[in-house]
Amino acid sequence: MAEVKIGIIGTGVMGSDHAAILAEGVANARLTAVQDLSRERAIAVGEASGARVFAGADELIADPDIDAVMVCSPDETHAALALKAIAAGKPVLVEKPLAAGIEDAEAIISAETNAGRRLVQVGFMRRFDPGFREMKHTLQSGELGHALFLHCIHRNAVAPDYLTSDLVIANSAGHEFDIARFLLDEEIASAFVTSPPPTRNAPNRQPQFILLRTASGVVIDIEVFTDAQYGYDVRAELVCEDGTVSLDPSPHTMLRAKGHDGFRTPPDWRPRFRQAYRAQLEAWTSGILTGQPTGASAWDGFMAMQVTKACLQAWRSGERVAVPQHEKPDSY
Ligand code: ISE
Repeated sequence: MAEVKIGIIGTGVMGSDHAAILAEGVANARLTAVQDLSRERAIAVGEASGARVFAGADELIADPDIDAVMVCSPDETHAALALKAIAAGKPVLVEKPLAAGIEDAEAIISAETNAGRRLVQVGFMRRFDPGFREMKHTLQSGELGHALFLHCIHRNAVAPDYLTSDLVIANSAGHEFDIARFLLDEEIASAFVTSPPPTRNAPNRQPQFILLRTASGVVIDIEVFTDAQYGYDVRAELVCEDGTVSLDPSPHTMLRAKGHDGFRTPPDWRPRFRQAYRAQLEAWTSGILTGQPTGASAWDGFMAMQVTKACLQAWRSGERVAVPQHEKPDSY
C-alpha cells in the first residue's frame, strides 16, 4: 500500500474538518469516501474533496477500495462502527469518546485483541500538539524533578444547548483525562468534582471543577467552562520539584485592534489544535503503512472513560470516588 485510502463516516463539525485537512494534503493519505446521515452534508464535503459519497456506513466500511475508516458520527454510534471496521480488518480512527458506555468500550478491546493487532486509534489529538509534547519531553528529561501538580483550564466561548453538565464532564473534560495520563504516564486513581451554579449565559449547565489524584500522588485540577464567551482557551501548567512548564498561548501573531492589544483567542478548538489534528492524521496513516501504530489506543480510550465514570459519580455524590484500575492487556 503506497497511500492510505480513507473513508470518513460522519461529515459534521469534526468529519468535515478532517476532510478539509486531508484535502489540503497529508503525506501518504487520500480521502476517497464520505458518508453522513444527511446526504446533502456528505455531498457538500464529497464535492469539496473529490471523495465518493456513500449512502450507508456499512457499505463504506466494506468497500475494497477503502483502506481505513474515520468515525466522526455521534458518540452513541462510535462503538458499533468501530466493531464493524475491526471485523473488516480495517484500521479505524474513532473520534473521542471511544464509546458511549464502558461495556461497549470493553467489547472494542476484546474484538481488537482477538483480531491480533492494533486497529483502533482514538482521536485524542492533544497528544500531537507541539506544546503538550514539549511538556511531556521536559518532564521525561528529569531536569525539573518529578511532577507535583498539573493545573488545567478548558474554556469554550459557547456550547450547544444539548450539552448538559454531565456532558461537560463526559465529552469536554475527556481531553484533560487523556492528556494527564499521557503527560504523567500513569493512571488516575481518584476523582472529586464540584461546580458553581449555572451562568446567565447557559442556565441549563454548570461549569465544572475536577480534582484528580494519580496513583503516585500527583494532584490535577481541571476547570471546564464551556460558556466563557471570550473564546477558546486551553491552558496547562505542570509544576515540578524544580520548576514549572506551561503551554504558550498558541497563536503565532499578536493583534492590536478595537481596544485590544495582545494574543488572539481562537473561536473554537479547530484553529487552536489545527496542527495537532494534522499531525494526528499523519501519525495515523504512517502507523498504518509501517505497522507501528501510535496515538491513543482503545485502551487509552477505555481508561479515559473510567475516569469520566468516576467523575460523574463524584459529581452526583459530592464524594471522592476511586477510579477502578485494570490490568492492561499485553497487546497494548
Ligand atoms: C468538544 O467537545 C471537542 O470535542 C473538542 O475537541 C474540545 O476541544 C472542545 O472543547 C469540546 O467542547
